[in-house]
Amino acid sequence: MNKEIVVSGIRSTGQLHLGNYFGAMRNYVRMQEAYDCYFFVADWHALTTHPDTSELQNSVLNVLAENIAAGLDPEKVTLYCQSAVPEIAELYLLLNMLAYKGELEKTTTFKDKVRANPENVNAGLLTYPVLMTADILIHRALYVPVGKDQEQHLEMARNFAQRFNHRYGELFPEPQAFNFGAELIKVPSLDGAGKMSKSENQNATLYLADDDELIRKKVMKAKTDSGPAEPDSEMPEYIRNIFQIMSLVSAPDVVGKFTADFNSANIRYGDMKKQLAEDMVRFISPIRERAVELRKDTDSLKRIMTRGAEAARESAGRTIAEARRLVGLNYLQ
Ligand code: AQP
Repeated sequence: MNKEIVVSGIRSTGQLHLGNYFGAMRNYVRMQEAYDCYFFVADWHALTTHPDTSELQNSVLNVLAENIAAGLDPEKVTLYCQSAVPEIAELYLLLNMLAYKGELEKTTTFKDKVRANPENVNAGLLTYPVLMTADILIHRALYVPVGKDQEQHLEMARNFAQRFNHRYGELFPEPQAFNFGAELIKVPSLDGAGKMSKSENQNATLYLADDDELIRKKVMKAKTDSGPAEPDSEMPEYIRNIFQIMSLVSAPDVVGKFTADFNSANIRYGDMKKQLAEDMVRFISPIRERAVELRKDTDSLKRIMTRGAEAARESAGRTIAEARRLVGLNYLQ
């Protein structure tokens, strides 16, 4: 029986962090046996916000090394770089005719990025959800393991797929965001403001490349207060965030103990952060060490991407041939 198809990508815009891991990479690893997986480094997407390309190649190789270090097996999944599959760009062009300026301007991530960087509101940024749709539909994928920030983009991808099918003929499934049936994840930053991110909140984001001392320092600086004044107080959001992060890396009985301490108005945040820092070091350091080793062998990483691009182009070539035929662009056949 054919396996169901899965696609997901990570932008090469810096070092990967805990949010990328729990929002996306952990599911890549969990899905690699049972699904037909295409995972890519989104270097074209990186250009929408990072026009300086001096670090791009290094960043692409880091993303690849850190994904393999986190447990992805290049023998089981197709790993490639987005720009090595030009069929994606052709599908993006076709889909752009089905995407309207008004809906693109209303996208939350677009509005956030415009606010953050008003002097670089380029057309690539506006059409980001269209390129993301092309990334997914080029392999006719059904599932897309992503974090919560991508939910709206997936809804748009389903709309664009439907519009194509309706106008030109049935070709694309409607892709779903995937987290094994659970809510999509958003890993908050340690300062209580926004999410962990490659390019923003860097002092409050835990990176998979952070050394043990830096991890401890960042965790100990996480925003807390003097604790609840009375039992069963409501938990402020920045404290809830620390509990959420703790639940990702600490044992359930540890989280349970500190939850009970909070509920009895008897919590010592210093102790909680020390425990979290040690559990975090235990979680991140093996991934970091494996990634450092893998990153030394640039040739192997490039070979993995070359092989991946060949397999991705085979699948993409089949889809784009069908898309051309349905749109009516196959004059010479
Ligand atoms: N904080 C997060 N919590 C859960 N999931 C997250 N993801 C990102 N941040 C979190 C998920 O990681 C995957 C790859 O993200 P991306 O590279 O496409 O870029 P992004 O969403 O824009 O993430 P960053 O890390 O914040 O990058 P920059 O700073 O460059 O914008 C996606 O599945 C995403 O949901």
